[in-house]
Amino acid sequence: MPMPASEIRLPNIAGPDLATAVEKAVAQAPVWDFHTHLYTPAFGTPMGRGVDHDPRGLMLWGIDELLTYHYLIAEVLREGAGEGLTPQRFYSLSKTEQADLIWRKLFVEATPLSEACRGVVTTLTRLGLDPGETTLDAYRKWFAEQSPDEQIDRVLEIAGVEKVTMTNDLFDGNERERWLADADLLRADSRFPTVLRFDALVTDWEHAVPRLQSWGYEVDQELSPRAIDEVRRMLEEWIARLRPVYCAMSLPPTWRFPGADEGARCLTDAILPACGEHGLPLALMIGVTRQINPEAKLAGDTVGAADVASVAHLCREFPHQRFLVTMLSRENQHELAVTARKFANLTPFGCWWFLNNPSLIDEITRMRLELLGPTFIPQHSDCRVLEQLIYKWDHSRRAIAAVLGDQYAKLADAGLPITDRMIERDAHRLLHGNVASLLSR
Ligand code: FIX
Ligand code: ZN
Repeated sequence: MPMPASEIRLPNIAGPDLATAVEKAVAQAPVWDFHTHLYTPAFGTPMGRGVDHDPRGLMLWGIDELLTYHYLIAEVLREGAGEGLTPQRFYSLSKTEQADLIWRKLFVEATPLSEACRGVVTTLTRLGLDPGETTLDAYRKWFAEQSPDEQIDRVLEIAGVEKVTMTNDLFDGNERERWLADADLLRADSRFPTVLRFDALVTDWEHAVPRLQSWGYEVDQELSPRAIDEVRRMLEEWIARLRPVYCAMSLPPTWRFPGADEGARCLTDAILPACGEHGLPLALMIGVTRQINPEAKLAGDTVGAADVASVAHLCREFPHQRFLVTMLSRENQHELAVTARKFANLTPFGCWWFLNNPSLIDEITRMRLELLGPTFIPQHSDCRVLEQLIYKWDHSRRAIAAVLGDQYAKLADAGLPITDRMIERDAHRLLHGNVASLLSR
């Protein structure tokens, strides 16, 4: 009786058969992208034509948005500094002029060697375009022939992404207006789950107060018991409006828990009770120092080593709360993984932002796999422009497959036969299953 194909045991060696099987399984596993800044056309798009053109639209796609990604703005400011390019001068240009300048400086006059530059090359190639054009004319023509809905279908298909988790920021006035106008429309595409984001409640209570007051919530700088109730009321209203799969906030390297300030009390007395009542996980993205260079705008944020002991304290004090944590500093990664061994309600996720480079994805994923087995979320894309899904997942899949393949090879060397079924199960779990199970408990 021949063995079923799924049980065919691969040779118990770390040979090319094993690596090939892992690359194939990881390349084909569907992705649930845990954290992005992507939106559906319902949120409006500046690339729309005629009545669909919304200059304040939130859905970013196309070549001009790809090239004016803040990662590339940071890089062109370096490349152009010798010719007197300043942030002020760059931002005085139109979006089209900015994209033309970035293309010329980073892709034509220089070799696109950085990860963010290589990503654009990967994306153009996977879309069937020639990445070697000297101007953007041909790309602009092609993108102008696409519709946003068709482009979403095409990009999700190419990238192998099934779910694109959004970031829906309570304090973003543009987005807030759109939710108040038609929440049903904004929730309509099930491929784009919602996330309730509210950094300012914890990181900037002083400036959150007047905003909340203007929205009709009776809060105060002292965060009185009445104010706590009002924050709870607001969270209830927005959880009902968004129906989020989790709540989220980013935190600076200086964040500490426990703390005595209003932000710490807002977390313990309003946010965590609301998450608990609705069974919502809380995602913490820790270690970003905003606007170290304000002139650079969105490209002006940086990284700082944060306090992992604060994460441990939070997990210990709220043992029934699921915490999903990513930290921006390379220096925090080992301690975060060890802390996750101590608290089953803590799940590390992603190689965030300045860590989203193959060399660091390799290092961090290898360490997490050795310390945690398959009980973590190896990557999220953090995409801001639709087509970035193509390169961020292409590059990450390759890095993750290499790490996973090495681990299987070591297992095989240790005497365990490796099967296709094991590989497919683990690839699916790491790229989709862990997210799905953490968000559905
Ligand atoms: O706080 C965040 O969600 C960060 O990911 C963003 O602020 C950041 O600009 C980004 O997109 C990094 O990839
Ligand atoms: Zn983000």
